[in-house]
Amino acid sequence: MAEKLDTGPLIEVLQDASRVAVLTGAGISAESGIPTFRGEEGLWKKYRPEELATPTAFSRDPKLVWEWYDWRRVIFAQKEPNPGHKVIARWEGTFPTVSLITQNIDGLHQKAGSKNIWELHGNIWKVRCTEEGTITENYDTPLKEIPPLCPNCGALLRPHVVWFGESLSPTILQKSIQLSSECDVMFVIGTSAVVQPAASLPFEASEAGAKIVEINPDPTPFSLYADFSIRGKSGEILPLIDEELKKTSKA
Ligand code: BJW
Repeated sequence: MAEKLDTGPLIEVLQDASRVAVLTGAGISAESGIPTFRGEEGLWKKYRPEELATPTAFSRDPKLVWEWYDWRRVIFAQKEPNPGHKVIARWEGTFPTVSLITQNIDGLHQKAGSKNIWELHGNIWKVRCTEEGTITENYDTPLKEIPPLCPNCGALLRPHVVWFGESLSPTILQKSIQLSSECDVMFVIGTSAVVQPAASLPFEASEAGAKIVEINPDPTPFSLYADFSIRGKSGEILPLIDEELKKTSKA
């Protein structure tokens, strides 16, 4: 599929683009070996979100929830950015503005070199005190104690991620809405586009006049509305687009 892609019309759009927004989901990290949530191989086939990714689950059994996050942290720590992450990072030097809005918590965009990142669902390498609300980085794999406790006050620490039923950071959400409504082009990459409010950002962009480019091996509820719906793996499609861009004035 990837090698037959006709990127001509998309490249024309990208040549004129000044503000590019990129919305990513778990699919961008799939080729790095990190499981997605939905689909045949997805985490939610083996684990129940309500037992692991809700505040109620954490109150009921913080040890169980932390064991799951510890397991994922150990996996994530061994993974490296793939060509998809790298192209997005490189584009910060290609387009005047590239804003990366990610639902991912794995930190691979940062590892690839992206700087202008808005993490909608938090970051697995940060922990938050359930009493004081203080957020600190923690890269221990495995964790030294489960559940981990706040070194300052002894209260439970929790993963600094957004669970179902929790509000996203208002600052990050507002900024993401603004970036979506002000961009010329939005790439929507590797997301099933079903989890709100992230799933509404491409609609914000589209309604404000941006061209939307979806990259995903499978169709999503957003595919019908995308200006370019490219079926394929982002680790293959993004380098192809980048190669075509390099042949134009956008180096
Ligand atoms: C590839 C690929 C390759 C594979 N290349 N692509 C009813 C209606 C509407 C909304 C709600 C509702 N009931 C409840 C809600 C709200 C809820 C929600 O949206 N639920 C829906 C599921 C219905 N949202 C929330 O609760 C949010 N908070 C909120 O809205 O607050 C206000 C409120 C509360 C309560 C009620 C109403 C309002 C918070 C959402 C937090 C999501 N948290 C998680 C876990 C984060 C921490 C962790 O990782 O442990 O975030 S859930 C999980 O889903 C994770 C992801 O970021 C998120 C999105 O998943 P994503 O990234 O799209 O991954 P997948 O697996 O779904 O898709 C992968 C895609 O990649 C697929 O399409 C593949 O085809 C593709 N792919 N290989 C490119 N190589």
